[in-house]
Amino acid sequence: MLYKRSSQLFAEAEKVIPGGVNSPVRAFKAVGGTPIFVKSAKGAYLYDEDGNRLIDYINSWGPMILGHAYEPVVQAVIEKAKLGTSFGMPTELETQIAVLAVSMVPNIDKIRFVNSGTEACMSAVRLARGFTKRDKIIKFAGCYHGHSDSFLIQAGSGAITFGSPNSPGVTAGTAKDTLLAKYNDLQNVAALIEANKNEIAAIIVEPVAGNMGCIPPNKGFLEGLRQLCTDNGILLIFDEVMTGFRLARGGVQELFNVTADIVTFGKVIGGGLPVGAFAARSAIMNYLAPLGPVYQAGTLSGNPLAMAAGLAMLQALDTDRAIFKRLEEKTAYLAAGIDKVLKANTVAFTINSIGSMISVHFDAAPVVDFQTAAKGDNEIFKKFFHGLLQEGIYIAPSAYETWFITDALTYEDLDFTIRAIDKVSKTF
Ligand code: KE4
Repeated sequence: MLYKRSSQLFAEAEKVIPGGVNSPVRAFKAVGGTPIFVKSAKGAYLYDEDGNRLIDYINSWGPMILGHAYEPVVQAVIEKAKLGTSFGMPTELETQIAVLAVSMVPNIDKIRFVNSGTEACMSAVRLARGFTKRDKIIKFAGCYHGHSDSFLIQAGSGAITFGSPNSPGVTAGTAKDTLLAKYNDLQNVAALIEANKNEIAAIIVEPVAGNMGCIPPNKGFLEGLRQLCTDNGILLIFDEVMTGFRLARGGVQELFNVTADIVTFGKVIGGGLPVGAFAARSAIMNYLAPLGPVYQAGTLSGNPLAMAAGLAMLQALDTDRAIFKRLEEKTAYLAAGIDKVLKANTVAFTINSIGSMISVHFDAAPVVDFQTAAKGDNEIFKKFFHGLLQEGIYIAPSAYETWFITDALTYEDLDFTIRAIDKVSKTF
């Protein structure tokens, strides 16, 4: 596969955009080489500027659960655009998608739409601090909740990929209110709570982690967090930006039957357009301006095009109840195929997967937190990434990311991928 045109475009982009990209992970820094510039996409396939067709396992980092250019979403956006693109005034459409989202997700009465997952998580933390009148939060090493200052304290994926977990620009004043815990380690969380009695407003967690590869919660971990929060007057925030409307119709709360106090969303909820959201029971959400004292706002929040895309996406997921089972079966089939060929080629690896999220780690030990995820052999990962790229398969350009399975993938695509992994892993 040649990438001449992408290389030219990257050189031009670097002159006017820092690092040539608008989000760091796209720059291929963790795997080397120059990023692929995409011309178009349809279903399970990307078409790059050099005319290569790539099977896409990233799907814009999650949104394209039904495949690229999903017709109902495309049509909804086209029709809505003809009626105006933004008003800064309420529209019926926002109520329609809010009613549908609230009907799909357990334990929420109200939802506020914003423009990104970062904004959703940042606002959820401010709301939790306002509601509890406490300052501190607990997050988990290796989890990523966007680039708001409070989260860039040994953050996940992006920052770890750059090997600089504590980002410059985050003040000591901010950092002191963020406590770091170990994922899947309830004792560690309990000790932090004990040492900061009555000072912790919220625990924010990726209930299934996706920013250190895919790491499902150990049995009892989420239930334990729920109990610790209930016992200590702490709000439990499930960051479902990745898992919401992906792992189940009602997300991880439904999948594991654990109640969060606030849930954040992104990615799938926008159908590929810029949408984030956060939701909770009325007693908490009514603390938000203009009803309550916690301020949060946004010019393009509830934008009609984004809402039209999100509504079409959620309607598709709400009506096709077999979708999540199909995604789970395709992911399990892929995982079994990869396991078989990597074992046959005597590679040291671990595969983590749940629902339609999967990651391959090049270390034989179980990957259950950031420390064990960091043990993966990145030199092998680089060969894996570029080898697959040459075979026409696009996986995440970082070992700290999750693959996202789309319903547009056929079993022929999955078999093609498994054969390519067999071929590439013989070169390790
Ligand atoms: P955005 O601000 O990028 O929309 O969402 C931030 C966010 C919040 N919470 C979770 C669990 C997330 O995974 C994300 C963003 N995910 C990354 C992928 N690891 C987006 C890719 C990127 O940074 O370009």
